[in-house]
Amino acid sequence: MSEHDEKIIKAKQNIAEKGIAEGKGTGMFPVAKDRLPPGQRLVQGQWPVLDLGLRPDIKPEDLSLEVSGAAEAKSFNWDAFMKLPQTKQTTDLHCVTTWSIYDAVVEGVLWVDFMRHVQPNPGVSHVMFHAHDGYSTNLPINELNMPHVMIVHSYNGKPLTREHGGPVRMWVPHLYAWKGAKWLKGIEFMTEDRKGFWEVRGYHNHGNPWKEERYS
Ligand SMILES: Nc1nc2c(c(=O)[nH]1)N[C@H]1C(S)=C(S)[C@@H](COP(=O)(O)O)O[C@H]1N2
Ligand SMILES: [Mo]
Repeated sequence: MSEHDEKIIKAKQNIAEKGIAEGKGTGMFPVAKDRLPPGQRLVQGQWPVLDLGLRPDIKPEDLSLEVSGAAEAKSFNWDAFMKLPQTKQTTDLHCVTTWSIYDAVVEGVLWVDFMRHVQPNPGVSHVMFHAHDGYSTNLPINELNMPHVMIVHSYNGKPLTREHGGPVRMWVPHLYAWKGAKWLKGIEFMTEDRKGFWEVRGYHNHGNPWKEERYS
């Protein structure tokens, strides 16, 4: 048996025992039994584009990331955002329309690092992410406090393109891709849940791809 096989076996045992494994892919997600969630197909060599078709043209120098709602109001311009601790990670991404990509290398600020620089009020339970095209999506705080949730500005070593939501977008790879707002404009802390753009239109409120939480 090769060293590689042993690694895979160890990772799988880890998943079986603890529900968590080391390394990238499957291992990152506590809920993952298989790397490709049910009903998904892997696309290789490309990253499909999906949005409302508006694709706002935001220059980094125009970035003004607003923290609002049940938190101390705050704004991050490009320089302030880039001064936050930067992390590069490799994750997969799964879209509810059934495409998945593997090994996306994204770089930006971990949610947990970002949270060291904002002050939410007591009782905050959810966050609404607002985008420059009018899009929004809601997430519970506990789904954000995970090590692979990030505000990203680069993909595969290059600045995030306009079509993929540059200069900065949310990256929530353990949930369906609609939970990651492109052209991120605002982060609104909330003390109760409220539905975002697709969630009010029948998409599942939670969106776990391994449970196929596609539509509600
Ligand atoms: N601002 C904004 N963010 C968005 C969307 C959108 O329409 N506007 N679409 C979502 C959906 S449904 C998906 S599948 C992913 C697609 O991201 P991609 O185009 O970079 O693949 O972006 C999500 N984030
Ligand atoms: Mo989507």
